[in-house]
Amino acid sequence: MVSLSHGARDAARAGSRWRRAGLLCLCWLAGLVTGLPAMAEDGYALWLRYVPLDAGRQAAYRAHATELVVDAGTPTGRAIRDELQRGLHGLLGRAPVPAARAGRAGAIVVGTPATSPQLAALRLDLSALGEEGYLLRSVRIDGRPATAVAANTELGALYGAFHLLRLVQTAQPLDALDIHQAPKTRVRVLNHWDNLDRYVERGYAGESIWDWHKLPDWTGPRYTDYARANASIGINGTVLNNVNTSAQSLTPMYLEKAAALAGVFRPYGIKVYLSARFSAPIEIGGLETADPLDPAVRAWWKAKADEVYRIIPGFGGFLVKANSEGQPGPQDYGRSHADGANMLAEALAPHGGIVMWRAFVYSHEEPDDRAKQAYTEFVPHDGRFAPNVLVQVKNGAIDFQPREPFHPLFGAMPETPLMMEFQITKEYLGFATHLAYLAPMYAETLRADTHARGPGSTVARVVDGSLEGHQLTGMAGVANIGSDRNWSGSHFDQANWFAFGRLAWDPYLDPEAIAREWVKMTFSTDPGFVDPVVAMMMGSREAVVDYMTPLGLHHLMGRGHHYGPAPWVEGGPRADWTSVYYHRADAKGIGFDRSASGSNAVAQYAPPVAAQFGDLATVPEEFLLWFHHVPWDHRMASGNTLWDELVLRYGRGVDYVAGMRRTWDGLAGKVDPERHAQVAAFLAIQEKEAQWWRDASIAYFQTFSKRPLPAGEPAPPHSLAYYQALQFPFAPGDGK
Ligand code: GCW
Repeated sequence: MVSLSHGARDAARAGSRWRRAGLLCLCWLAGLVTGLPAMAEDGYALWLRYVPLDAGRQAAYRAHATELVVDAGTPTGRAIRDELQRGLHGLLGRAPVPAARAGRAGAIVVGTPATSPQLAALRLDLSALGEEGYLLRSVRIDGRPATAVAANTELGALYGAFHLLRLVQTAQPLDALDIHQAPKTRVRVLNHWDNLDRYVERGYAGESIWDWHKLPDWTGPRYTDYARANASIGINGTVLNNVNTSAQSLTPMYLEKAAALAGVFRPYGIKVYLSARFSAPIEIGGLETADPLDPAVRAWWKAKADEVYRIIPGFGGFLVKANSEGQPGPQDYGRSHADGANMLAEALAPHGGIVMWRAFVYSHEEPDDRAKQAYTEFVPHDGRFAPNVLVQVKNGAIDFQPREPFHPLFGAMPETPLMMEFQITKEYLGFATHLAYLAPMYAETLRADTHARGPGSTVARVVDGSLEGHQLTGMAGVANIGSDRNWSGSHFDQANWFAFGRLAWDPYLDPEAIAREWVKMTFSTDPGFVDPVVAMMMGSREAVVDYMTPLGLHHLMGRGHHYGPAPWVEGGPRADWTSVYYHRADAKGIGFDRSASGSNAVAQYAPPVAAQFGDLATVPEEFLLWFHHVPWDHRMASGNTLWDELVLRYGRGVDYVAGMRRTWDGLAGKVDPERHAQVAAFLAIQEKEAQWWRDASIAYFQTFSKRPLPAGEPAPPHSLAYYQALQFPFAPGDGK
């Protein structure tokens, strides 16, 4: 190591200070010349960058943003005013003039008929907008053109204001607006798997943004920015703490801290929820049992709910992981999930709160296929849950794999509102360094047809309540947010947060359109940038499927931390935490037989779906090895044998990543150097790791197939033993 004397080190530091100062000056000058922001692009601003448009566009939009009329007498009204001022000032170089009434052509009038006499006079039909919807309309006020952003509530108006900004950010015309929007689900929440010591389970973006130690006294600006970002995409709730939770979160000290956050979020329409530990009555209540049918336990929860609402007005409710992966629950007392959920529901009901009861349950004492267990446990209780309970179901029956068929619970519990749980953090899709745009994965599940009530009974229709006429509906996303400057651990992971919010608002949106919006808002509206980047994003999740778990393989990652390939994992505390349990490779073939000849998990789907998945001749190839144990020489649609196809798919995934690198390298001049450099570096990591997944997986599976690689496919550069020996004791995000 080179050692510097103190004097030399100081001189070096001073030198680098000057260099830095020079660089800053240069950036500032460059900013003046190019109109680009002089600030370093570190990703903090997310999709709310509000950087100046080109002069031509600015002039056109300014004509629609001369005055801003909004009643800023309430916190939400102030949020609307501040966001529009800030956004339009940034984008157009000039903020609209605040006015009490629209008096000039080009005014923007925002509010409700109750807050704005001018909006009331327009007699707009707001009847279909509900409490959160809005209308954006080009109108005339006193004969002058204006833009109305009207809603039944201030929150609706706030959402409308963000929509208006989005139109400007994505270069849409404002001349003839007539946009009606209302969310299709009611509860649109992030689930933070954040512990009280700021460790984030499956978090790859640094420590938790909740600085519990400094709360409630210090609520830094980041919390407001969090609320702005979420409100801008329609998210209206946040569960602050991990589902693997400590009962401490429900003590008065921590409730006060949560209340401080709730106070920051309230103007933005974001309710605070907490994960509740089922055994809290024992741990912090001093009771001897947490039996949901015990009167003392019920009384304890009632009193706790009263206390929570006293401390956190407008609290949303509880999220519960019970009798799953070692968490306590009603089954510890011989009671059912419905008994447990209903006890909490009863305590929350007088306050208008809800329970989100997770269906992610499986038990190692149960020898049945893990994919079947949630259905087996929950379906018998359909119709037994209290009206303020949502059962929260992961998109697939195993666990957030790169690809899973839709969860068989969707469509199978008509009497119970089921909410969707997607994972935004990429526990199984390469952590923060792999570029994988997840909206196509979310949409694939939402568009899947359960056939519960005949063709067209899509998962989206289960989730939005339209299939069975449920009013209480929702979608949860396991957050990918941490204290990293760019929030999500990588620039492109911001897109997954954005897309989740947009799809929770409207599960029918097109993933490509969402990507297009996000790219324009986050990077640039230059079509020479937008088109290739959107194209690259759209195929990125399929590439992960290819290089990690093609053709329906699943759960083959490193034990515990879930980093990297480890299809050889076997033994240990439970079979369903091993890889061999899932791939079942042997001399004959590979895959989990879930057809009638195997675990018969297919029978949990409606008959047409069961028939399709259960038959080797009709199962979609992407689910082939999910549902069938297939001979190595099975003929695939391509004409290849299964073994050859498997190897080629791995390679296809690696090639896609190489292609993304080339695309991105070619865009260097079209994006700021800071973000370009980080994305480029991460793509290089992704390519290296994709190659590793391919090589390790092929080396391992070839010991079963005993077949040569297809012509031209390179042999893995290392022995299987080499890959098996790799250890990652400090990989981030592991469960604790
Ligand atoms: O995906 C798995 C994770 C666990 C997680 C669990 C769950 C919070 O590996 O870390 O625990 O699912 O969803 O409860």
